Amino acid sequence: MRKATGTVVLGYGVTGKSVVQHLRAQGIDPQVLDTRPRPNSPEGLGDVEVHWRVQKWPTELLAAAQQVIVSPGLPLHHPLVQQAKDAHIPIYSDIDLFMAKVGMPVIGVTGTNGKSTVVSLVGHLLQASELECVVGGNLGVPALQLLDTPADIYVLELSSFQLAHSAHLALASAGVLNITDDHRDWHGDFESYRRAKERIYVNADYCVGCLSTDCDVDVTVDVSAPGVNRWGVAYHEEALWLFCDDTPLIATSDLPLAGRHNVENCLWALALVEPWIEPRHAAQLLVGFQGLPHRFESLSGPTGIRCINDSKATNVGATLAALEGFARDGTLILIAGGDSKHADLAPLGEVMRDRAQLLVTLGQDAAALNEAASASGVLWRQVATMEEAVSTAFEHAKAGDTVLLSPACASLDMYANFAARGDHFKELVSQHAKAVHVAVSS
Ligand code: UMA
Ligand code: ADP
Repeated sequence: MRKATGTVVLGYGVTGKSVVQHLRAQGIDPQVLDTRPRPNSPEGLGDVEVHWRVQKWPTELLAAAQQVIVSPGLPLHHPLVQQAKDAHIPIYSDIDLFMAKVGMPVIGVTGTNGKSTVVSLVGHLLQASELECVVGGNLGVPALQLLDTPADIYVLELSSFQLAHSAHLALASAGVLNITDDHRDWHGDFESYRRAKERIYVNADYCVGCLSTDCDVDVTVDVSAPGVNRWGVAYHEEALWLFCDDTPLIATSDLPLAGRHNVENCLWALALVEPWIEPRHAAQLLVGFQGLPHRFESLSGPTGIRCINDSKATNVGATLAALEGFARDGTLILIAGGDSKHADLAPLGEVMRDRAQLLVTLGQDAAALNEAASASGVLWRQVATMEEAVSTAFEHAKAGDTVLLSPACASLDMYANFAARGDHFKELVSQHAKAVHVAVSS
């Protein structure tokens, strides 16, 4: 295949690889630039020649380039992206290529928190109603790879990075679940982050929004009584139920996931699939959903102590949601810390004061968490490792208490990713549970 210098792919990670494969299938062999050093293991590189460690466009490539497909990890302000912009070369994302090719309805979900849970719920509902559907995007399987599987509907988790780079979205159903502080390192400021997320509504057929949105949406979702919002939560037969307008759909106690934020996530999933599944029927289909690991995941801890792995809480909003689901009786020990991504951790102080009897901190930004805790009179202990964090938590916990890992920070200062952090926590909880079991039985 002849190298076509007209198309250039920036970044050769999971997305870049899927883009190259897609373009090659159409007879285009693009040039590929990546700022990172060549990986030691040649696995996955195939016969693709990548220009590694590129910090600046080679002059002849820039002169010949006609379109650039950029990976989500490279921000708009990155010199490689900026140079292409300055040279007026059209910039697209893998999502643009996907939308141009797919030819079937696509449901898109973004938001600071809850994306993976909601797209998985949406996928579950569609499959349970016997529609062929595939789910991917930021969730893990890159969008273009989903095209290998024929389906009636595609469901994409879309990050603010992907949305900021996308030019041609026309989703069949689209939602921004919530927007709270995150990814300042990529977007520069909160306003740019918010604008990127709201691009999901551009040319969408059916727009679902949160109550506080300024965007022009078709329906809104909120965990309050339906009224202004179409989808909500209200009392029915002396229990809390999900509602669509004035129709009660399902009692919150029958939902498959714990936590107040998951009540909201279930409402979102029902609202997003409404063009395809009748609400009362969809509500019944929710019941069989199995939650995702590392998102408010219940574990069996040492006798009488409830343990929750919420390692995917990589920002303040997610940890606030976890804490707000607990009663105000202070029987909670929170383990938190890691890389805060320059976020303001202070909003955690007040909620921790009401809900947590102890905060155990670790990782790069532990000191900022300690400060937030001290400012609100919350007791804290800083430790160096997850082993110490779990031991400290169990030293203080008694039967009936909860030990919650909800870090409010990214994991990358100590782990490969949030899943590795969550798995380590789970392993340590399981070791403590076994040790207690042995001590009790002997
Ligand atoms: N990078 C460089 N130089 C390059 C290209 C990338 O340094 O030339 C760095 C990026 O800054 C980033 C890392 O390499 O730190 C990966 O970037 P990438 O664009 O190559 O990412 P992919 O491997 O293609 O994975 C991306 C998403 N990652 C990011 O947006 C950072 C994955 O989401 C997603 O699953 C995958 O595409 C398939 O769609 C991960 C993620 O962390 C889970 N997403 C963020 C989040 O959820 O908060 C947005
Ligand atoms: P995302 O894909 O947006 O990161 P996940 O479903 O993986 O979302 O959840 C990430 C974190 O956010 C988890 O800690 C989870 O408990 C929390 N979370 C899930 N839904 C919500 C919500 N609606 N509001 C706030 N936090 C949430």
